[in-house]
Amino acid sequence: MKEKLALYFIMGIQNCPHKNPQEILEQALKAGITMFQFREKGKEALSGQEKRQLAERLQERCWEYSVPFIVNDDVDLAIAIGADGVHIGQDDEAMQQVKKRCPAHFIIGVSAANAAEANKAIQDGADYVGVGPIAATRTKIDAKCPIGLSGLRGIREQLGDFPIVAIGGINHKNAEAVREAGADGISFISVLTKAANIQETVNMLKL
Ligand code: 3NM
Repeated sequence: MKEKLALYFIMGIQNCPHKNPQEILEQALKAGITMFQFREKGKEALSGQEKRQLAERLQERCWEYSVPFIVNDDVDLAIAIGADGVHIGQDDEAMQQVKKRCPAHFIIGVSAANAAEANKAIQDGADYVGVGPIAATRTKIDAKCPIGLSGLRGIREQLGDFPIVAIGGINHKNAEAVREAGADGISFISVLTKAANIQETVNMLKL
């Protein structure tokens, strides 16, 4: 699990106002991302058939590169298209319900802002936790107050060896410090969707 979390790219149509999401994903895959989450959120997000069609196209691209395709929140869609897993937040469908509905091989990720939320997710059977926001972010309007590197370190101390991916405000400047503070991987949206050169940006995030 930990290797898959190393470079975890997240994107939805709302993150690509001037660019084609397929194009961005293709370049990110070529550059070496290790996991992808399809996250349609907000008023520009697609729904219904359009959402499903985009999900299927992006999933196909991921599979071409043997990169797991994870769906944010929408458990029905994830099951319908045979995705590799789902990522749910604290307010989403209760974990036990999700576990019951999803195939056994599904990767289930849960967002957590503190050690208590993370521990609950682990007890409920999560495969990894997404911890953040680490730093300020403009991408998620309702993001909580950043927990910083010290917050991440504290959560790592509480969770032992459990797989953690950090999220929120991560870029090539802080990526290394985030890993040093205990994250097995980093997840990111805007650093790639707004990048002038995706390959170079991924290379810098790898360091
Ligand atoms: N979840 P960027 S922060 C989707 O704290 C998301 O749970 C967060 O975008 C959380 O890499 C966030 O552009 C946005 O900062 C991450």
